[in-house]
Amino acid sequence: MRIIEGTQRAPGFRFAIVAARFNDFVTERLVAGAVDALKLAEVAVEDVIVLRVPGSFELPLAAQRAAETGQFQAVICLGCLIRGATPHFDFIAQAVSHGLTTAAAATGVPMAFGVLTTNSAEEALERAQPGPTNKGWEAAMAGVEMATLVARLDAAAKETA
Ligand code: DLZ
Repeated sequence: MRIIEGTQRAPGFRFAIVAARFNDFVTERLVAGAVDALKLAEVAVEDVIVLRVPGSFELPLAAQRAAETGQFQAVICLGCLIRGATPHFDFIAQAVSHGLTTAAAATGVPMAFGVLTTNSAEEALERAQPGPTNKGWEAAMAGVEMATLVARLDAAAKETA
């Protein structure tokens, strides 16, 4: 039996971070967490691009376009949805999760889901503290693992071809 896994280190890999500006008091902390994680994973700062979009609803299109450039081995998607008095939260949450799944499948480029869906600003801020519990950090590490997994899978497929 052969096991192929990704790693927690990705020197030489390139990543796009797509971040929503809506609720930027949280999303900027998610971006900082993601950048910290990528640095720990030995990704060079010049190999990271940050794209900002108006809100989480815009994440799938920007993520797909970034993936289609062929320049990035994974796209890390960051947003913050805070439940309000209207059904907006549910519509946007569904659209984003479905949109990112579809974009990843369409492009073959891993897309990490770092979109918070919380009941309050306090809950969101709790998940955006510096360090490994930061959801931007977690999404970045998932992106690193998936990018390296895909690279190893491609290399293994070439070996057996
Ligand atoms: C409109 C809206 C609302 C009500 N709430 C949020 C939110 O909590 N988080 C977020 O990222 N974006 C929100 N937006 C903005 C939408 O994502 C989108 O940017 C607008 O509907 C314009 O397409």
